[in-house]
Amino acid sequence: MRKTLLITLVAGLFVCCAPKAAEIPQTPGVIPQPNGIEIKEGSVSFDRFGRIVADAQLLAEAQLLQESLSRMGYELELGKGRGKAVKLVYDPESDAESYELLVKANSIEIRGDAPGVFYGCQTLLQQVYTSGQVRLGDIEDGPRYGWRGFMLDEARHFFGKQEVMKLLDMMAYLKLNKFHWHLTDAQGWRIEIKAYPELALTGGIGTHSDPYTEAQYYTQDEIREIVAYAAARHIEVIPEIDMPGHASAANRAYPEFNGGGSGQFPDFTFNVGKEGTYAYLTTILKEVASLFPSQYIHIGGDEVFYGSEAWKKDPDVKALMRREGLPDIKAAEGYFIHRICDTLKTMGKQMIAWDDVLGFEPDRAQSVICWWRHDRPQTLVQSLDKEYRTILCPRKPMYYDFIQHSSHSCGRTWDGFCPLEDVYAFPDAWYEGWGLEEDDMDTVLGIQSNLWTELVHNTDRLYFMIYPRLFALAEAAWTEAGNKDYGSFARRLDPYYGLMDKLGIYYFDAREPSAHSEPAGPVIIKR
Ligand code: TNX
Repeated sequence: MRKTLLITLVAGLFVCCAPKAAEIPQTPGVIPQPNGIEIKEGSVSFDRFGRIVADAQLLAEAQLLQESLSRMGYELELGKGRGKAVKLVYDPESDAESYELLVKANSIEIRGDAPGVFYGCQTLLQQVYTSGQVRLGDIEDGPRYGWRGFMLDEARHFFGKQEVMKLLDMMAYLKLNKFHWHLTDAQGWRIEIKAYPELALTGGIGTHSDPYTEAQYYTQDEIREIVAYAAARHIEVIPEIDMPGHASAANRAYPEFNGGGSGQFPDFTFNVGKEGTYAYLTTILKEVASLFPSQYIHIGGDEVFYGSEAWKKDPDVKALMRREGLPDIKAAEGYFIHRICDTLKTMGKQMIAWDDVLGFEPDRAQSVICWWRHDRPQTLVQSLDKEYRTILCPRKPMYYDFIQHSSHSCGRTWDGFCPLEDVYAFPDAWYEGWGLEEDDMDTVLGIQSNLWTELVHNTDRLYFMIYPRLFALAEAAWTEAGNKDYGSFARRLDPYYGLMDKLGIYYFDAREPSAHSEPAGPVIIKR
């Protein structure tokens, strides 16, 4: 285990050597832009530093820093001794996820709680990467939002452990801290469940482009490994097990819990009328709960109407509706959501769901809402009025399955698309259109971008849709509105195109859109 982890780390970020440019950028080459900088004239060359000295609570952070620096060609020793040191100082009193990076000619000190110190290390690494130097002065920095999320859909296409870890590396480097993992959908079930092995073995067969691809899924050991890898980088992993819709893959494996669907979406729902369905889903959620230490499980809850018409004719759903006095199938859906929310509570977990569940008024203390329907700002207003903790991830501009440039054609559009500038300007540029002000946002946990992968079938397309928008997301999520400046961001982004080149990441080049052409989308196989 230890060995695999090390190999992965070595293969991770910074397989490259740092450019030793003599010139220091005007602002340190840091993304996201820190929220408090007191820069002094001058800088210190990093190759003079020989060791890392860390408080006992920060040994893991120290080790990751050492490994990242080593990949850039700087070998520092861990522990006390002679020579200039980078000091990591544990300060539990410091604001959550915040840090101070104090750079003097003879010393570098990073102080904060454990996530804060980790982020201070990223700020240091980025300066070393972009210039080989560290600016003298004092950075006091902390995040605008506690939720800085990215969602990856591995149900439509599966990318596997190495790609997820590479993504986690980049998220950590950019101070993103929530990885929402969409693991189940109509096209595939991607997580091993011991009590119901066919979910992965049968439900894992197929992708959006080829329904016959052999089963692809994560074993529970792999899940644990990825969750630990993320946790070491201060990233929380939130699994999504989509229900009661988007369930066709599960229904292929265990048809006895199938609630039916409609023409275009066959077998789309779980059967919300059968008692057995609740026992089945409880067992599944229990296993999921034991794998992910997060206090949250995302249960989807979206777009159930694609399949729930079938419930009108289902004897079990009809019996449920009679028994519980539910007037229509929408009420049956609400019954299901409440029951699953209660089930999660017994496991000590809270529910996250897409904004489709809002009308059912789930328990506010137990629920978090992901607002995604950008064309329905009234849903956001409702979520905030009712004081739900809310994550902002509206399709526009936060969906990365939408194209990012007018010359692109493979991806969604909707009266426009999701360019880098719009991701960057989020959410501030949108308040007015929503009829809200920043003050109305008290229960907003933060922001998130989502990559749905119907049209993302290989790593070139994966990277192309994510990068460089992930950099803009990071700054939008971390940097206070008053400290954001797109021109400065674009300049600071420049050296990171080179980093992505070295990491083998096929990004969209926002500087020169024709430089990297858009990779073709999948050919849909029908056999
Ligand atoms: C809607 S966003 C979905 C996904 C699709 C996506 C494509 C949401 C909660 N559901 O199932 O992949 O649109 O943009």
